[in-house]
Amino acid sequence: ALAVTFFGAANSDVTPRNPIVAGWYADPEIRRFGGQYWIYPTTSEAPSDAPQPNLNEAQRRMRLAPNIRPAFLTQTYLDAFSSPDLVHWTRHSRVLDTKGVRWAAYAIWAPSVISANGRFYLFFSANDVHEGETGGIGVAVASTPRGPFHDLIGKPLIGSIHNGAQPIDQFAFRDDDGQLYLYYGGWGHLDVVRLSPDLKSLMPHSDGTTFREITPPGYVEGSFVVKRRGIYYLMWSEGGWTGPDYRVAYATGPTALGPFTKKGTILAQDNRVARGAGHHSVIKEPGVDKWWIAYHRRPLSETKGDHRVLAVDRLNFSADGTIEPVVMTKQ
Ligand code: FUB
Repeated sequence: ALAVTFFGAANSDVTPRNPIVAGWYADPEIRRFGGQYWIYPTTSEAPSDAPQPNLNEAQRRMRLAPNIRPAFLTQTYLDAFSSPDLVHWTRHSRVLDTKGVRWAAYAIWAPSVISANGRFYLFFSANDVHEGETGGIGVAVASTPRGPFHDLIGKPLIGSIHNGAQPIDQFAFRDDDGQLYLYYGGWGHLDVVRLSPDLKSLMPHSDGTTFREITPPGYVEGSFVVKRRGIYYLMWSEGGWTGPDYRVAYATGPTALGPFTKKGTILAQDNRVARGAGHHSVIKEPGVDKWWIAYHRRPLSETKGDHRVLAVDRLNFSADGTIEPVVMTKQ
């Protein structure tokens, strides 16, 4: 049931309707900006009746024939969604498009958005880069959370591989002292870097290193961090992203950089609801200790890897600070 929203506080008495929006989307990052919830996902597969992007540049870079069009080549833009209550969502089309990022051609993945300096910064990965190729993690900026976001520095912020971490799945986090961190990494490695105050460059950690590896056991990709009652919760995806066993695990630690101690799994497939549940994010309702998890999952009827939908469910902390397993719901 939905009741009234007032003074910018979301109503606690809501039941999200999963999937929350129509269409194939993945890797949702949930935020609150200006009294609204915002979700920034990967466009997992565009609708068949959507305007087809020009894939010439992507096919040239991937050395693919014109008739070869894997879905990741068509991931050339990002939509966003806003909601006052986690139930009713408004689509904002193409908040970022490769047309506005000279070096990016395909595989725009896993946006992470943070407000700073009176503006909104969207971190994204592009081109599914391997060593020696152009691509990696970029940053774009806009004056509103609905964009349009424009490339900030004209090149990737992280354009090569450090500590074995694939430069994807970035997450921007502001610590209590104001320091901004970017967690990122696929291929089973998690790095964390410090961002400069203008978000245009990286700054060394106190030990002089720039790329610090903090990979927890079982880590695959898709990290996220929240702080609650003095404890930092590091969460991530495990398993294979196209498989049913994709899941979310977490660890806790005393600082944003750890050391982190693994605690367990909080989100996994439910054969009555969906499979492949992972790449999540977390948000707290304003004014109350009530938390929600946004994630993608594959409907039981779907086997194709990119057929992922967005869901929001409750995330509950026990009295001892551990996180209870998420109960997936559907409409
Ligand atoms: O959506 C593309 C990729 O799939 C993401 O980067 C991974 O986290 C996985 O969800």
